[in-house]
Amino acid sequence: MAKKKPLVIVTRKLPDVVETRMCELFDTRLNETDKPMTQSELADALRVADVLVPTVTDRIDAGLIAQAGESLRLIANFGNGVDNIDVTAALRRGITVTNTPGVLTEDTADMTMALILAVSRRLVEGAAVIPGGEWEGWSPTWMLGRRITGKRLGIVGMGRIGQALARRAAAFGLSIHYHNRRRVSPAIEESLSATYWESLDQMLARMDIVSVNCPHTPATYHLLSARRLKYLRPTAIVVNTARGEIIDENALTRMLEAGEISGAGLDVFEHEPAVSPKLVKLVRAGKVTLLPHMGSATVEGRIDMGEKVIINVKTFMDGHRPPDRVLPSML
Ligand code: 8YV
Repeated sequence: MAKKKPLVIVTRKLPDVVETRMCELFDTRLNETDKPMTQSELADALRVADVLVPTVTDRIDAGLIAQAGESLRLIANFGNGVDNIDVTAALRRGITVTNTPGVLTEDTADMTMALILAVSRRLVEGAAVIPGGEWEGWSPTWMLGRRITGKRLGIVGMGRIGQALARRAAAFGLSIHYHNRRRVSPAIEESLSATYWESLDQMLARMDIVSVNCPHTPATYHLLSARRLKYLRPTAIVVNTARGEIIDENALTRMLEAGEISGAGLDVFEHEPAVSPKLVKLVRAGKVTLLPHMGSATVEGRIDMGEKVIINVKTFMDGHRPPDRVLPSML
């Protein structure tokens, strides 16, 4: 008799090819509407599923995990960051957690570079001029941005995405500086011509551009706190494609309003999808560029993420250790 296929519940709409393959391999329950599930719908799913495939928009906290049924053995996150899941609570209940690292590195680094350019060279403001019918012709002193070549970029978090950003930024003539929990190997430092700063405070005080590229964990919550943001120079810009919670968003907003820093490019927010009206107002003032969490949003990236999820589920269900298992020690 054929082995019973595991019940895999997917919380959001995934690319068609991914869903088709999942349906071939598993007893898969899809979310055709793509409407995010409520906490009570998630609890119902956890009660019956063998595997849950959530995304960043699902909060799988300890309370929810406590309601999981006996059959739930794997939470295979469709995403790299696992700050939406209480990994420790899951492991305590014998539930394995996996993620999708590596496949969104280049796309996220591209978007970070795009934000650095957008804020420095006023791309969003400029692109609105012609459709707005406001262009009266070239002027030597109009729409001036800031040159990025020769400036200093401080990368907070020199993991895969930080390093991919460093490679791009070096090609644009930026000098590379970084702060990381652990200093990277001399070989990596050398290949990126990157300068390590043990003190984040000291690095912030000397950078022209600061990019946040670390994961959101209890240790990085408000890493760029009100106190730390004060170290930034008035000409500095801040870019965040990691997680909103890493920056004290209210403090950042206040400093932008007061002209204590020059600009910001944000793809992520502290209370997504809510964005503070004060930040939105700063878009109109030409000080910030805001994107709706698009860092990894490419067709290729989403398919690759789906493939990673499938490999993790399949490997686990075949009785092996899934390649992208997440352990609390990694957080
Ligand atoms: C994903 C992300 O789109 O993978 C991550 O950590 O932040 C995003 O780029 C999202 O998490 C999908 O769940």
